[in-house]
Amino acid sequence: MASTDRKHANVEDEPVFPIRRERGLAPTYLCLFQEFWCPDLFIEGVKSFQKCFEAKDSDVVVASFPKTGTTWLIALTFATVNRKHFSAENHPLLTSNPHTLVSCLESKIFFVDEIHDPLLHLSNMLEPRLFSTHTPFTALPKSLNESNAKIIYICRNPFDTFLSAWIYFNKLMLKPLPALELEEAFEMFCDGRVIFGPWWSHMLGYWKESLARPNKVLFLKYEDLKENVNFHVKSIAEFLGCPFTAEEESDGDIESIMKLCSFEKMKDLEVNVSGKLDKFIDNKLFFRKGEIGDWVNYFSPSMITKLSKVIEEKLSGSGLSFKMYA
Ligand code: PAP
Repeated sequence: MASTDRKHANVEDEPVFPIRRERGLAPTYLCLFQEFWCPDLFIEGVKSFQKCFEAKDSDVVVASFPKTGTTWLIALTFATVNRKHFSAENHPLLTSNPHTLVSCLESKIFFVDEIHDPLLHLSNMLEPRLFSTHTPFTALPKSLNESNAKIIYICRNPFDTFLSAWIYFNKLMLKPLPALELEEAFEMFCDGRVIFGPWWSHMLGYWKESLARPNKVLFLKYEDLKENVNFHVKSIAEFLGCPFTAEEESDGDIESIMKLCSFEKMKDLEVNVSGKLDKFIDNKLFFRKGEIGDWVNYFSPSMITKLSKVIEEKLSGSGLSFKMYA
């Protein structure tokens, strides 16, 4: 299984085709690639990201394990970084899904198709460039690691992460894969056989780097963000070198960003009610409940015992822990 001390990706070393292709908690087959479970659809995208991405010192990358708060963090980061450019009444987040404004490196920008040229896309972007990624820390391109680009990572308690993933991926399942039963999906999650998993390696990779290089990686948890969004929006701005001025604070600029990006606001926007991402994913699927602890409505006592054990086994001693309830 994936180790967190593997050094950064060297695409040339990889076998021509990955060794294992299996069913996991994902809407496509998963391949064990560079020690993580990569969706088969995105392997070429990950390779191309690793090989061709030239980071700029001003780049900002929002990294996450899937279903842990990516959409929310992308929105908050976009609104914070671009706060001088847009007014609250005329903001792009009112008419575009956050994933349209901040593209995913492996599944969008470097996704291998005949339609777009990733390098042209990148060269046309204004700075600071904002991206998202689900790629594990150890598989990020060297250029990202070695530049002064900043990474903001979010994760979430594994109970809610699992539940959110199970519900979401069953709605996106690509034919001919059938939907996964709760128990079957749960076993896969506990084994780490989940999209971009194992989840513990993913979280620990970024966690350790955030401890070693706090100016490089800002590590956030969904539960902490829920508890105090104001504090975290401020820390995001400070981390990115664009702290809120006293005047901005007294003008209520942080509160405006929090409101604009809140679950309640985003969920009801027309674009998120009826729009689609890349003509394929209904935007409404990114906004389900947005709560901590919904897992209690789905987990049996044996599931609670099992996942608690996995968490203890995989994370103990790391200093990483989670709040499971609101
Ligand atoms: P992704 O990996 O597909 O981008 P991601 O955004 O990381 O998904 O996670 C989706 C979860 O964040 C959903 O959780 P749930 O299934 O438990 O409800 C979604 O509801 C929640 N979410 C999306 N936007 C927000 C928001 N603005 N505030 C709080 N939670 C949010």
